[in-house]
Amino acid sequence: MANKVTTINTKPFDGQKPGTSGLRKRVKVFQQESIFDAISPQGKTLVIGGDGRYFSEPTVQSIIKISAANDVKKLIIGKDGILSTPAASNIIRKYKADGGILLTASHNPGGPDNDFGIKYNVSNGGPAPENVTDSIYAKTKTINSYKILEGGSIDLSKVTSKPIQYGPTQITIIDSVTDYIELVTSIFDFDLIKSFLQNTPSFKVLFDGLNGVTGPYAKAIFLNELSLPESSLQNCVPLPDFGGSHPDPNLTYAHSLVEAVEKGKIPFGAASDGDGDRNMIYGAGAFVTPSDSVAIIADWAEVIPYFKKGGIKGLARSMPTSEAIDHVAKKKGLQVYEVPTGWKFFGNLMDAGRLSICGEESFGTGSDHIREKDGLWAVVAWLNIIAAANLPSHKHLFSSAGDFIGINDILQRHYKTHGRSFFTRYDYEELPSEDAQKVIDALNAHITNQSLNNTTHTSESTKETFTVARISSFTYTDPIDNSVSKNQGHIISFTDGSRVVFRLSGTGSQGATVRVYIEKYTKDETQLNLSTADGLGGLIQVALNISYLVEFTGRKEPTVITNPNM
Ligand code: VG1
Ligand code: CO
Repeated sequence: MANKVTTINTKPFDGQKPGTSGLRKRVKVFQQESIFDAISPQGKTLVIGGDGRYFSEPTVQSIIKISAANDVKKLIIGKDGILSTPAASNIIRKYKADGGILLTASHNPGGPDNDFGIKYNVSNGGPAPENVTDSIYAKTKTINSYKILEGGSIDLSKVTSKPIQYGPTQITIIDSVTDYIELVTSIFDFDLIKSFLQNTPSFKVLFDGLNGVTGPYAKAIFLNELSLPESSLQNCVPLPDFGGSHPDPNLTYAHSLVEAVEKGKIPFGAASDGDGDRNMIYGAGAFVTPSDSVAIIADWAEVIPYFKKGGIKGLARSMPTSEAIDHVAKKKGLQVYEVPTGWKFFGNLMDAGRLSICGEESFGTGSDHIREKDGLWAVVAWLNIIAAANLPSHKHLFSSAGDFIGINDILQRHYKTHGRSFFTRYDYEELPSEDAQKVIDALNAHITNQSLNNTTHTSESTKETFTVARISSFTYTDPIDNSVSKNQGHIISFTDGSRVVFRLSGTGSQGATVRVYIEKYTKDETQLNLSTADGLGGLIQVALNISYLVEFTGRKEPTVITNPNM
């Protein structure tokens, strides 16, 4: 069908450095050819998919042409170019592909004037490590031509019964959902969840796909496997512009879920992001911070068949994620690893058999069943845990008098057993880079001079005082390959164990985003039920005072707060 190779002249592109997870840019400034120069694609098998956002189809067609010109052996493409990030990770592993190209900018908005993105994953199914993204970046600075094999477009809308030959490349179009459903149903106790749901009609479930990629996956799980009514789903049709909204599952952007849950007093709500790797668990009056979510999943892991059978090899969190999971690890005698922000850092630990369950405060939760965080996995994990908590064998652990043990009962019991880590994150998005840099420079100066140590700071409103124990910049040495990642965030630790972390985002597409992570732990029973605002108010004030963030940026308020009122 295709045979003529043409060389297209191009020029090096500026600003194509991949960030925390892939490269994200406004659609108008996107180019992707340099990946092929960096990965020696000859004879390889690549998985292609994405969240279906605007610009995906032409990009898949162009990847087909470039692959064929570069003697790629095989392309496995999701129908209509659709694969959620976790589904793609599974397919890379299951079909032993050499890697995958995912067309997504994750939770960033889509459409002609918004973001497009590319994630390149390697053969373990996980995001490319820094040495690979560095070499792709180096190519973007020197590229002056690329090759395409000129053939027609491939019809992506039909699953192939036998591979299509396109020059030297075999193309298979697969159903986007089947393999993932097979995986998820092998991990969790679907019979238990189903019988709990059927016997507890007042336990209503609402999943919001935010018009991202998870719609078809959610239909398969909630309607087909769990026999829930269609009213259990909303915004489950993937749209190229996500319906004009921000497909980001947090209390600010997932307001469609929050409103429906509160209005209908729905005990269990959940949402996932554009490419399906993030999740939010939110029931009427009950919000689970991602840091608590991963700790609770780890604590309850034995009720999940996958872990009951395989055991828990170890736990991990990204550095800014709260230490809630550390308390679980301690009780269970498990190792807990602290890695930099970005899922790529968990992969080596999983491949080495040291890590089973991990999470990030940014609504990312997952396990070693794949090498990406997995939104629907976390949602089903919570349903599995709740179903188990309602069995007579566990129900006696709770004092709740309601119809069923729900999200809040599980949270309360967790806090009582392990203590509570109050946690929030303030994001200051799209700042001029110079202003963001001023904040970082000032923190660096504190590190150089060690001028903050032993200084005491009082919050004007709560009168609480906090004494700085130390300030440091987080450096990670990978225990498996000894690679070193520097400058992964500034940590101010206080003598009472509280922490404040400052970090520049690596996923924005405009200007710079400063993230401030604030954490305070308590075992005091009278404090466990405070709202986050009350539990953390004093420390937040102190963090802003020490960093002069408001003065440097002119921003009195953050653009997003992770859990403002809960
Ligand atoms: C953010 C999150 C990080 C996450 C990354 C990719 O990165 O903080 O925890 O791994 O997004 O998630 P940053 O550098 O902007 O803080 V996704 O769902 O956008 O691939
Ligand atoms: Co995502």
